Amino acid sequence: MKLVFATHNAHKLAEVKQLLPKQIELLSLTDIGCVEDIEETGSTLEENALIKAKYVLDTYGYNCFADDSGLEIDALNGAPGVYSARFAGPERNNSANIEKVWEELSEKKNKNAQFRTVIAVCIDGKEWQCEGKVRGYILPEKRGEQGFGYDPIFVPEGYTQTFAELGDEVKNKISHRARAIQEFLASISAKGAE
Ligand code: ITT
Repeated sequence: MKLVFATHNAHKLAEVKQLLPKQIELLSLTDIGCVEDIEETGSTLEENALIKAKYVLDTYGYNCFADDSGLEIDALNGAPGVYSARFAGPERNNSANIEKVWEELSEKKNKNAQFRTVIAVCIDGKEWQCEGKVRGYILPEKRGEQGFGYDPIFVPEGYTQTFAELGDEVKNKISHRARAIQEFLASISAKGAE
């Protein structure tokens, strides 16, 4: 089965490639000639994932799935959440986003957080969504060089190292995205879309 993964994020694409079985031929947005930014105008992860998947289906006609993910911090009532990429401003600056998390958490005792991924799927005229979460906590310093986004400051539950230290092998077993992809793979046959 040919499936487009609607992301411009190369790290996400690489993570997801490692998680999918060989019988799924994964196409990137570049592979289908989609170079434009897909505007994420929703106010929830669910809405944005669907916007991206529907855009690819409606504009290019491919079966497709898209994820929208975010860091949800307990003491900040779930922020930055759907605004994770632009937390410190529209320029999507990763270091500035992390600085802003530290600043907003500086007076808070509770450093617990979760990453959450929502996947929207559009296959053969059917539409559905899957979800994955990983709980953990925010570190007051960056550690590790791997991964992307908030990985250097997020320590997943049951570990002492950040996602950026643990690397893809561990991240791909326990991450929000890995869990959402597992649910997605199980759902493909359940929906009769194979
Ligand atoms: P696309 O919309 O093109 O897929 P994006 O980078 O905008 O790429 P998201 O909207 O899903 O991706 O994610 C928003 C931000 O959340 C992202 O820029 C990161 O800062 C953060 N994020 C998402 N998944 C993450 C992960 O696995 N590890 C660390 N940070 C992550």
